[in-house]
Amino acid sequence: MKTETPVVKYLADYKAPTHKIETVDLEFHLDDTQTQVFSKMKITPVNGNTLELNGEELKLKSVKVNGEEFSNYKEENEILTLTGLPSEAFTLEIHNEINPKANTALDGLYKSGGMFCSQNEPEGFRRITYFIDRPDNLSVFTTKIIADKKDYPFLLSNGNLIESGDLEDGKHFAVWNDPFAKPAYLYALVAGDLAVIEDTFKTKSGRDVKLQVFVDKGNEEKSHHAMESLKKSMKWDEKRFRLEYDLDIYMIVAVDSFNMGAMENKGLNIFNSAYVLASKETAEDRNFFGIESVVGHEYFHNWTGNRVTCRDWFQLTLKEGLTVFRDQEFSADLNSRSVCRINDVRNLKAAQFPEDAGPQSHPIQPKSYIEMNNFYTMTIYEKGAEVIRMYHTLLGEEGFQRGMDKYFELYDGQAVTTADFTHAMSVANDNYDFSQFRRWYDQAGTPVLDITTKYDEAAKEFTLTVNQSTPATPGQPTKEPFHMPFLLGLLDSAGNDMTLALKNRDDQNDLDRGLLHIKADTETFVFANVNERPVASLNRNFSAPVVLRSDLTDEDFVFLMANDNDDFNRYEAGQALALKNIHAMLKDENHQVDELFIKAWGSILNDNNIDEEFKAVCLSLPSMIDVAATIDIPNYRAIHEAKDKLFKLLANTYKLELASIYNDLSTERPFKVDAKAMGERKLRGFVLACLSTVEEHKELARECFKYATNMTDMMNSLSVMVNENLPGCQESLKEFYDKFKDQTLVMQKWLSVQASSCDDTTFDKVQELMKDEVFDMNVPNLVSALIGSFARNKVQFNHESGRGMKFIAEMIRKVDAINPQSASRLAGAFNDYRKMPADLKEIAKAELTAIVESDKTSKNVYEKLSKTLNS
Ligand code: B3K
Ligand code: ZN
Repeated sequence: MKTETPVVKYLADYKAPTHKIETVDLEFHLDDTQTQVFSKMKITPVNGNTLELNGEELKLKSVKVNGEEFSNYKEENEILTLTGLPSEAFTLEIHNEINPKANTALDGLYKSGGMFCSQNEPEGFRRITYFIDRPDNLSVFTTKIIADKKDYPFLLSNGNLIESGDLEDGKHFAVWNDPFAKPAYLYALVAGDLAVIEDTFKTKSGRDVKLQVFVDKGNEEKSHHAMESLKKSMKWDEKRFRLEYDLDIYMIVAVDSFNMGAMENKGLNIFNSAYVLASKETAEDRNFFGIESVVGHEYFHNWTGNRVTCRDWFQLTLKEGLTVFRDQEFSADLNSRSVCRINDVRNLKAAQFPEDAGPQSHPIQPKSYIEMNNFYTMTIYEKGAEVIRMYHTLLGEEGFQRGMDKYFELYDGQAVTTADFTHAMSVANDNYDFSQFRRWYDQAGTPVLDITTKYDEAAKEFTLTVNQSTPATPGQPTKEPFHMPFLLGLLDSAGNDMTLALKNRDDQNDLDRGLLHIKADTETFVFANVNERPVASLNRNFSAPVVLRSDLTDEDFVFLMANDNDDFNRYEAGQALALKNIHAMLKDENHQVDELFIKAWGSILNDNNIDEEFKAVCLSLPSMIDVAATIDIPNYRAIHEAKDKLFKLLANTYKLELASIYNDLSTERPFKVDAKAMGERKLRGFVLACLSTVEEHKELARECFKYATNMTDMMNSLSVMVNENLPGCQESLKEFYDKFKDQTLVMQKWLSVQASSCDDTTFDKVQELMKDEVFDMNVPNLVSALIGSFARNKVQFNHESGRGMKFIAEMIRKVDAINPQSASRLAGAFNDYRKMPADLKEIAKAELTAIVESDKTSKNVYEKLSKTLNS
């Protein structure tokens, strides 16, 4: 039984720190198991003479105050309390020891392969040395690293290298100083025997910045895309946000064992190697895209996160929502804006909407947490970015950029709150009233808009009635209405946008851009001078992140698919129609798929004016999660089968057209990583998946695999073969393994594709794969690729026998003993608990209760699963 319930931290309890650490000089004597850390801090008291320092898993060796031994301290519950300290500025020296090799949690200083590296956000620094480890304590860091020269020729930390040299016994040292005061979560240290590629960037004010990407030896050729992405990011931020880089050097280091994508440490980003390394033979287009976007994201943090940081961790979305918005805009400016928006919304609906509808639901600014690492969520990041996007929609690009300038003018060098961000946006825009808008920060749950329309032919009036409601979420039974920007168009029968004029309202000023403000529970908008019944294009560009239910007819959706001037809504109309059909098929297995939908799908397929990537996304069916979202107790196997049936029907209906598109796209062309080339490969992969369900094309995937010259084609064909169990599947898997078994990033794809198959053989396959030498339970990427893919495999996780969820529960226990963050991610598989059928729910309940009650369970897993059980 769990003896102690973990402590809950509340936003309402925020108190400013009692002391400020002005500067800290660190000295590391690196050793696998006994690294010595010497820290000398200049401290200014702010309030009182008792100082509490955070410290976890540290061996304390000595404490000195103003150069004298000091013994007035006690260590309890991971806090070192020092009492009777001077009331004037003083120096505090601490010597402690850590064991990086034993640090399998990958939090603090640890070893990845032969390299030392660090991860300190949010609270990892306290696992390196005793410190005021909170984001509102900003200090200037100087670091001396001492290590063996042969094993660790590169010694890196934040800022500028100010000294280096050789020492006795084959050791050497380096001293780094970062002139920018920063919180400890942005501190980084790396030591290793690495390869490096270099470049330079000239900033708009003419300074030369040295750029370095460090990778394992032999991977240099795979790091050029990351370097190019970095230069593009620097240029884009100067152009679009007027923001220039501030140090003389920018370093990126790739490591294989990392808990997430990457980390924005000042001047020394540390990246999961999956977001650095890419070549056409080993990376898919989505990896190339992902690298560009994550390199951009971490670079953009230099201003939104590092120069202006968070007062406390409840403000996380201040830096993450804003930086995701910035990276989304970066991707949209460099690639296809429409496709980027569609993919961002697809991602939001597939992962954030379910989070907001389940046991982990929380506002973008949470009110409490047990383990902060559990709050790096889709809600804080992606919904947070949607909230920033709404400011942008309300104020327009110019107004938004004025707000950004004001934000930096007011808060550069400070640790601030989301309210400060809102303040900057407001004062830069004639004191824009965001008071109701602020509810987006406090209320959880996805709002639902129910919309009814009415056309009065005689009066030439079109009436739109919008009803908003937000479902209850844990701890928030009732909700107040949100202020949301709602973009709309009214289409005439020729498909043109009508001029909008509101009859009953005075808020017409945004109508020229089709913007309505929804504020009350029920809003009625009456449009005048509407000469024919219009088709309404609602919530264009997904301007409000909501679930939309309307009385639009199937004919309206077909019309919008073909004619809407908003690309997002052309896509969305297709999804709405497909969803209707899948729901009907689930209700009645003899349901005849609507001819209208089949025809509309075919028109998109045959439309030569649509670019390839947009075509591929428009033709894709809604995800299983989209379908499940509106069902109380979803049967995933039935959803899978219905989707499959619809997909086969469409593919068979258009097999001739599909084959001709496939042939056109199969002609030899040079490999490029641009939007056009990636779009063509995406459409070719989609068409291959369609054709592979047609009897006479069952051999096509194997053929495509055999002749593939890039990883995108290879994975497209391999996943089709695995999912459809097509001829050549086993040989292909074996050939793939033999070719790439020494490349862990590629093996992650191989593991993932097999663990994601809905087929009932997958369970045994996964057990077998866990014994393969390419798998390692200590590496989060591998855990996610194999066990995580199985946990996300809805059909197999929810297998009627309960074996899927029992296995995942066992894995949560095992992984938790190694790496609580990795385990906590797996625990997300049970978020559907409330929506499980009774027999599976019983099984889940027994498993989860045992984990929650165990003394061995980390607070990460405890927090997630106790919320799950209470839902
Ligand atoms: N800020 C880091 C995430 C840290 C996660 C800690 N569990 C990466 C990012 O969002 O850019
Ligand atoms: Zn971030």
